[in-house]
Amino acid sequence: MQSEASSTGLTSRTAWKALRQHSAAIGGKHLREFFAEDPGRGERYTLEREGIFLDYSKNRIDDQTLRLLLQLADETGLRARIDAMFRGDKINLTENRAVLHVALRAPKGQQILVDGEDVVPAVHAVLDKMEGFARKVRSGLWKGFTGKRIRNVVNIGIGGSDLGPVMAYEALKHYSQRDLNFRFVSNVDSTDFAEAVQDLDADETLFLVASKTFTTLETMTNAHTARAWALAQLGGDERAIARHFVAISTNAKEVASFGIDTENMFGFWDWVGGRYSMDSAIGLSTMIAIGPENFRALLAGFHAMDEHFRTAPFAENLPVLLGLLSVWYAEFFDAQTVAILPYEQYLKRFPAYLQQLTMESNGKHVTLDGTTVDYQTGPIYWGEPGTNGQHSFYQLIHQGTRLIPCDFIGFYKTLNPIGRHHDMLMANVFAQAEALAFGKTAEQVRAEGTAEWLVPHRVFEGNRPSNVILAEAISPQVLGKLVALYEHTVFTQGAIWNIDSFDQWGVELGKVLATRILGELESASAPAASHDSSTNSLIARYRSHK
Ligand code: G6Q
Repeated sequence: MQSEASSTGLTSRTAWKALRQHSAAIGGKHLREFFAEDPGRGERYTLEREGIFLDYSKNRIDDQTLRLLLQLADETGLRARIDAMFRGDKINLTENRAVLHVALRAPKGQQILVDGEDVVPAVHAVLDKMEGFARKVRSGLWKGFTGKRIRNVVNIGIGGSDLGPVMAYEALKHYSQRDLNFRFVSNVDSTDFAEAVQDLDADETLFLVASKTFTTLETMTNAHTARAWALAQLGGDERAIARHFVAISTNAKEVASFGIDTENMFGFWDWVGGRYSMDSAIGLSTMIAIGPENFRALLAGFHAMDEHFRTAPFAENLPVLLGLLSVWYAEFFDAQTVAILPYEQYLKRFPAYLQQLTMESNGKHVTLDGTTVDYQTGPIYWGEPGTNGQHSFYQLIHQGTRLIPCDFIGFYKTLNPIGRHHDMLMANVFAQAEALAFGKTAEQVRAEGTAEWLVPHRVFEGNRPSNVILAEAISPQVLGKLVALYEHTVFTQGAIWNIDSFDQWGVELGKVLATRILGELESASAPAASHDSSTNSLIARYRSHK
């Protein structure tokens, strides 16, 4: 895989060179022209699979673009890479690990081998254990140390051990058991913990310490603070820990040394990357919130999209199309970012979740064999739920100087039907995508009787590309499909760019650097000035003011 992809650099590939020429030819062509030439475009450039509908007609592409992008997918060996992932090959080269989040949602009976061992039975054993525990907490059978039932569940974790659980809890709140409170503590800033527990009683509170490694500074600091907080309220008896703390980790040794009974540990495996772990035991808070049946429906949604990605021809493959389109804009239109715009309040944390998924995965500047790339890799993903964004940053997308491809995500039905709200919400999706694509010409502005000096200010150039993604309504199944859609979009991008989408050395660096400076902030005597002059004086200043 590695040699095949690196023997010819991406920019020397036939399809890449053809795409460069082709982009020069059609790059300036307006979406108005594309639509005028092909009245059926709005129906033709759509795809519906697994209940997810994609309208990609408002992209600056034609049939030749698609043909070349699909050729690029073939030339870069995307098919072989997909097969390698699903087979359990160690495609995370720099960490020598398999990448098998798809095994987390494989149905019982499917076989996926890692080092010759079928991992699917172990996945289901953990799911069953989670289910037993979740049922006890939800029913009140699981009691705190003083015999009270649990009312509050606090997930302590960061990065991949936080963003997925928070996003899923918010996305599926409608399905949650409302007499349980859920809180999420991630930041090492003590305010995060203090505010999360300020109105809670320890004897009704269960902490889920979610950390793959069980060594992450923020999580372990928060977990120890939580331990002290709980013990102070529960009379200092260490036996209380077993009733109020459970662990989600791959590191049984560290879990035991924290004082958590490993009976109350929910495991996963090194072939699950943090940002791909919300459907593993890391999703325990989700399962407690929405119940085991809904959690299994979430997994079924993931699996349906996995199967679609694995088997559908690329021309009819949702993640492949989305991935190829983002490669097209990143390289040939110099697009720096992608805006994720969910028109669904329950998805308010979805853009934040995708930030990690996309940018930690594809924020890489060397190929798998260590060669510095001579093309653009992962764009910046960002966004806010609609319609709020319209009253803030959409201005720049409409009339600024940068090209920002947008993904609009909407639903046919709302879970909270009240009056005309939902029609109004969806009218905004369609109106924004239309306005971005077609804009408003000077003639149209003049025809409205606008004074000549105002005309340039009121012209919308248009030609801003977007995708519109639609589904029935937000549900566990649909959320699983949406997350998997983006996971595999990221995979597609990474395969084209020939990078390791599954390591995160940039995160590891930060984990090491702060530890050294912490000692210097806390030492009784002034530390030696061992950094650059800026860092030295910032440390000195903090020491003298703290
Ligand atoms: C995700 C990253 C990172 C990780 C956190 C938490 O892919 O690896 O965000 O999830 O650093 O790590 P632990 O779960 O080990 O505490």
